[in-house]
Amino acid sequence: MAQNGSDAKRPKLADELAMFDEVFPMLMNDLEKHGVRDPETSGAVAWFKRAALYNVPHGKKNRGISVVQTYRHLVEDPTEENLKIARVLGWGVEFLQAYFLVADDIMDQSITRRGQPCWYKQEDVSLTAINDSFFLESTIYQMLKKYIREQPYYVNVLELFLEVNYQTVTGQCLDMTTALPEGNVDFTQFTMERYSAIVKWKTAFYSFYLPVALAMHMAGISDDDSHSRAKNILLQMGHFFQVQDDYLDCYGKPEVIGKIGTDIEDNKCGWLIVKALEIASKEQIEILKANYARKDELCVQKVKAVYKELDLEGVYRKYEDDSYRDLIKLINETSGNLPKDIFIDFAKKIFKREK
Ligand code: DMA
Ligand code: MG
Ligand code: MG
Ligand code: MG
Repeated sequence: MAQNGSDAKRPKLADELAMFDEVFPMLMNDLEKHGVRDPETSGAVAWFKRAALYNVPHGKKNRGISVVQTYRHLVEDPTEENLKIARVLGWGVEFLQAYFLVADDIMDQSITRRGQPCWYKQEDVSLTAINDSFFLESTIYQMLKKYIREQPYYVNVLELFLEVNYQTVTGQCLDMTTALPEGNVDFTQFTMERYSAIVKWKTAFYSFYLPVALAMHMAGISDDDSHSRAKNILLQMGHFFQVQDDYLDCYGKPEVIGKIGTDIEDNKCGWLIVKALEIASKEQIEILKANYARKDELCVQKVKAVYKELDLEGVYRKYEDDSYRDLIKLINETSGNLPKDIFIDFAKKIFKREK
């Protein structure tokens, strides 16, 4: 089954990214055709184009690129035509991500994203951003229809996007409902178990399983055993990735991560607070209770001071090293017939990341 594309023929990441970026204007062009077909909608189409240009192409594109890189690991000598399809599917993941981020920033009341004001923060956008988020989602299905309708894997890919969409919406619901409104602190809900559930559903499926699973379907690998092996590894990677995201929310530099952290103010059940609650003294927990979930810089500083007393940065560093080791072990033991490099490449992209 799975063949291993040879290393020598594989482009460098920068070149892969450049080829990936080259596909985006074609997708914008497709969008414009809607305005030509139905001229009375041209105002909406122009608006959507602006929303897409603002929200889709400026991220790290790890997820999108991973579709292409996984495909190369699975297929020897891929045709240009199939590489183009892999890139379109990669952009599908990037549109999905943009759609969730536009909504997530409204829900989390964030200020910046990818180094610019969040889309809903643009003065003439505001809550129109909700509809723009739906637009970004609908674009995925337009792209699939246009580029892969004739392919044998069309239904698998369609169902996968729909399933992952449902999973992510579920995760966002767990995330939001575990975070009570401002000033209401109930730490009894903030367990590692609840945390694991939130991050599995809100992040791991769409960020890690989806890109790899898309490439697998394209390569004709659609059996349950291969998919459950891949999923098991990728969900563990996704958990680790969201722990990093939570760590960076507090300790990342906004000019590097492109966003300003809001987890403490937003009463989020994030990794840092869950860890803190595991190791803090009674007195420290009282300070956390009095200051968590308040949109007040002084309160945020008091929470961070307790984190510092607990050396959460050190706890995190150890966790990062341990989980990387565990992940490599899991890859080595459970990949089955799938090329291990699919997972190792993905893991290397995120380990020790600073943004
Ligand atoms: C984001 O979780 C999850 C989705 C589905 C967008 P988050 O709110 O921690 O992400 P960020 O830190 O990027 O706002
Ligand atoms: Mg957020
Ligand atoms: Mg969020
Ligand atoms: Mg975050």
